[in-house]
Formats: sequence, structure tokens, C-alpha cells
Amino acid sequence: MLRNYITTSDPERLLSARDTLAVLRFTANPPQPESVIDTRVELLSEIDGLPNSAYEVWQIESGSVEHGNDLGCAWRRSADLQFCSVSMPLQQGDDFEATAYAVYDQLLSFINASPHPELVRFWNYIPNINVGAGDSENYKRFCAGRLRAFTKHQLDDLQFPAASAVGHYRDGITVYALTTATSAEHHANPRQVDAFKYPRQYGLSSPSFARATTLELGEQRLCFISGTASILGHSSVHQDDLRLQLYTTNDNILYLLKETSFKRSQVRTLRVYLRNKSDFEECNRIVKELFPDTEVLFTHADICRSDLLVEIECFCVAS
Ligand code: 3EB
Repeated sequence: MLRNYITTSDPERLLSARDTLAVLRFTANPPQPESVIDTRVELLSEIDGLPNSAYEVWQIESGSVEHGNDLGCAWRRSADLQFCSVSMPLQQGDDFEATAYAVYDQLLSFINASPHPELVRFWNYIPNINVGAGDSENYKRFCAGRLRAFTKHQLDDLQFPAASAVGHYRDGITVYALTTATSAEHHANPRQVDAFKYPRQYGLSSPSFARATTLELGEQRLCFISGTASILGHSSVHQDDLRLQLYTTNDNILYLLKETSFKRSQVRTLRVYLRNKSDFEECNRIVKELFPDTEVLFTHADICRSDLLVEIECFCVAS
């Protein structure tokens, strides 16, 4: 019913197919003219082994996709699922709080008015994510604006879906969302404090996301595991040790699979966000050991806590 894969095919051709739900661009190259961006997110930089530009495609198995651009949102949807995206340049004075609020307000207004209002997953891409000290760090300001928008739209902690929030190399904030016409269920990780309950030291406003979100679509069950990192309780562990950070991340993913009743063999694709390109070879080796049968996309991205080297998200299917 839903699958994703990486390709270097022509994006216009991909977008013209009736079963394409989303096309996301991964590249360090400058963005293409806005007019060709259609739920296509310009992201990260090249890593050895990946071509300059690759596209992640989300494809439905049957039925067809409609698309449009409304209320500042580019969207594509099938009978069950919808991808929508908003990109905004930073507002005056690089105000990440105001821009995050504006992006989320626009996205949530669109989603609430759409026939697919149930939140499944957000992906957040934030420039210079670790710049700024203490509460002024760009990521923490982003969290404040995001939470203010969720609150305005009357969404509270237990309604936050899975998410990832990482750096990218564009000037503005890009957020895209997956939503559904049916219902979704959000899950916690027993080894980690819920992000929306992180203590004050991580910022005035906590990050608004669940550790995983599942949904049922016909015969299929889907699981979206949030960006997962080397965090136990609320603390980052194994600073400066990529191998141990990956093992802890893997353990966290295993707990989430158990929590959501998925098996490791049902993890279809991984996306790895890696802070330092120089870690790529070691990271690739360890991830292949841990997930030998899974398709992996490696991307070069800063992680939202400056002491984290790597973050991994998963898409799982049970049928
Ligand atoms: C963490 O567990 C690591 O702010 O949306 C992971 C996934 C992280 C999503 C977000 C942040 C977010 O806190 C960071």
C-alpha cells in the first residue's frame, strides 16, 4: 500500500506518475526554481557513495494521487494518505521562533481543513540548528514556535505524532508532514523520557513529538519511528563515540519496535542523519551490521543536540 525508495530518475517524470505520493530531493546543490517544487524537499549534502542528487519517492500501490497548492502548502494525496509541505525563509532578525510558528500555523491550518486531518509524521529541516547559546539556540527557538502553533491549534502532548528535526543547508525552515484520513496511534519509548516532558535544561518549550506513530491501512500496518538517537532517560549518552551512540540508538529502535509490535525484519527503510562526513565509513559499516537487509539512506545533517553525532529514523510495514 505504501513504499518508499531512492532513485536518481527525473523528478518531473516521477511527479507525473499517478501513484507518486511524494518526491523529496536530497542534494547539496542549490534549490531548483520554486515552481518545480511540489512536495519536494531540498535537503542535505552529498556523501560518498551517493550521487549528487537523489530523490526519495513515496509511492502508493493502487489508486491515484491528486495534487495542488493551497493556503501556502504544496500537497499530494491519495484516498488514505497525504503529504504536504511548507518552506519559509527566516523572518526578520533570523527569528526562528516566529518562523517556526508561521510554518506550523500554515501547515496545521491546511491539514485541519483537508480531508486527511490525522497527524502521522513531521519532518523538520532547520538551518544552523545548533547556533546560539542556551535558550537562544536555533533549535530551542524552533521548538518554542512549533509548540505555540500546536497550542493555537488545540493539539496537546498526546496528539503529537512522530517526527525528525535536523539541520539542512538552505536558508529557511522546511517542514513536511504525512497525514491520514483514518486514525493513527502514537507511542512512547519506555527507556526515554517523553520529549514533550523533557526537563527545563533542554529549553523553555519542549520538543513536540512522539517516539513512534502507527496506523492501519487495509491489510497493512505502518510504523514511523521518529528520529532516534543516543538518549537514555533525557540525557545524551556516549558523547564523541559514534559506535556506542549507534548501539544505543539501535537499542532504542528495538524497544520501539517491541512497543509497537513490529519485528526487526519489518523495518523497510532507514534514514540516517550523520553530523560529520568523516564518520561515514564507520557509520556505514556499523549500520549495515545492525540492519543487513534494510535499505538505508545516509544524509549529512546536524543533529538537534550538539552532543549527538547521529540520528536514525525508520519506516516499517507489516502485512
Ligand atoms: C531526541 O530524541 C532527539 O524536535 O521533532 C528527534 C526526533 C529529536 C524529533 C523534534 C527531535 C525531534 O530528543 C532529537
